Amino acid sequence: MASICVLGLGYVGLPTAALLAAAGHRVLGVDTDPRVLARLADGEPHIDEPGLATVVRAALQSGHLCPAARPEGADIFVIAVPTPLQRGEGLPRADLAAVRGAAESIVPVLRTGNLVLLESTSPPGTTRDVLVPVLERSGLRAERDLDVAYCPERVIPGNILKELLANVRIVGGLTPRAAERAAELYRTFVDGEIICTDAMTAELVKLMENTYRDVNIALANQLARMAEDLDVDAWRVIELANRHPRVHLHQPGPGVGGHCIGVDPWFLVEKLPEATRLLRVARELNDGVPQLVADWAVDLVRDVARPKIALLGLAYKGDVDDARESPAVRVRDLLVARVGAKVVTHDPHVGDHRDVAALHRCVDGAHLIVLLTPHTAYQHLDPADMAKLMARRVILDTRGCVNRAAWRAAGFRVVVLGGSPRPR
Ligand code: SAJ
Repeated sequence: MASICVLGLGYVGLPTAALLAAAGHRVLGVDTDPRVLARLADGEPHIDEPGLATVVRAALQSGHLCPAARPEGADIFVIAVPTPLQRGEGLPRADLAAVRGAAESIVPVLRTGNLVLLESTSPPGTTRDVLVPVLERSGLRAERDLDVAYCPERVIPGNILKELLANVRIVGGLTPRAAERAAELYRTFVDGEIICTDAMTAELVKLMENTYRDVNIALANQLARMAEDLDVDAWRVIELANRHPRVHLHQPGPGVGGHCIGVDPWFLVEKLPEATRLLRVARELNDGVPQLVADWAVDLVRDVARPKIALLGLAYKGDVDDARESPAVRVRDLLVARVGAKVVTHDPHVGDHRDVAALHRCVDGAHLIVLLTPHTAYQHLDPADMAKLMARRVILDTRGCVNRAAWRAAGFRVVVLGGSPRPR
């Protein structure tokens, strides 16, 4: 069993640290945010993720996981810090400050024979051109004295623990030896297959997975626009087309949220501006949907003097508590910016007003519901209950997830993104 220092205790680093500890390693979990450390000192994770609290509590109680503000010497270092998008003038770029910071923080404690793994999503070449030069400030040489590898996380929020154990893991070594050592470590807690490759290939694999999804979601959103113009139901088209053995159309929606799918394609555009035209078009298409939803909502209350619009859902996707980079938040902000409408939000997973009373307050007296996040709780809403509260019975379903017949039976006009003619 190894001594391991995990840098960054976020959505990926914390579950990874806890699972490494459960596998018997001695893990120092380092985070620069005192709030994260304070929660862990109380024995609790700061993240709401199924099953996480149990493994984190066990890891802390066993003494195998120790939270710390600073790294110490170890056999292995795992860097799992955020790589957000830097938006400014020109095209968005990866902000690698946290990767550099984490690497700098281990320079003083690096020793010959250490294995350093980068898990953060990064532009191609980051391991070799950004991480290694910082590590070499220790006086050690990457290929001779250290083993360095890029091992992307590939887990989906909402199912992180299961996917950390079960997913196929790609490990990209700067050298074959580094890849083999990384594989050896992941084998101690991953059940899925572990495949060795080089670092640049692993970086590109990670980015292409999310780009594949972004481009496919753009295609689904484009289909939704076509269907609205043709007065055809895109959701039915998808269902039927997906009966073809080689077709897997994605789902339209109010846009793409989260920290990965709307972000990662830019890491490729940044490096390869000429060879990424399709990626840019897909990004623009997906980024344009919140405006379309906001315009549609405004159109549906056009004839009301002081309309109230109830937005259901703030999280970026169903059954998660994460509202950062959420298209629902963008729709809210766009609607709030319009004068004259009262915009009220509810989310059973986000914020302080999660209960049924809050939902009722949100919908009470509303002229329109806009369903933005397909939380399970919303799929079980009783339309008859909602009908009693509302000033006018209209719902705009941007996720194609409500039972249209049931809502119609309760007296609602049901408008579905991709399934109803779009106003012009
Ligand atoms: N969405 C659609 N239509 C779809 C699928 C998703 O509009 O058909 C929207 C969602 O509502 C959400 C956004 O896209 O707003 C992204 O959600 P997601 O569930 O597709 O992905 P993330 O961001 O939660 O997690 C992704 C995953 N990548 C892939 O599935 C290829 C995950 O495995 C990665 O680990 C994660 O990004 C990451 O960290 O990179």
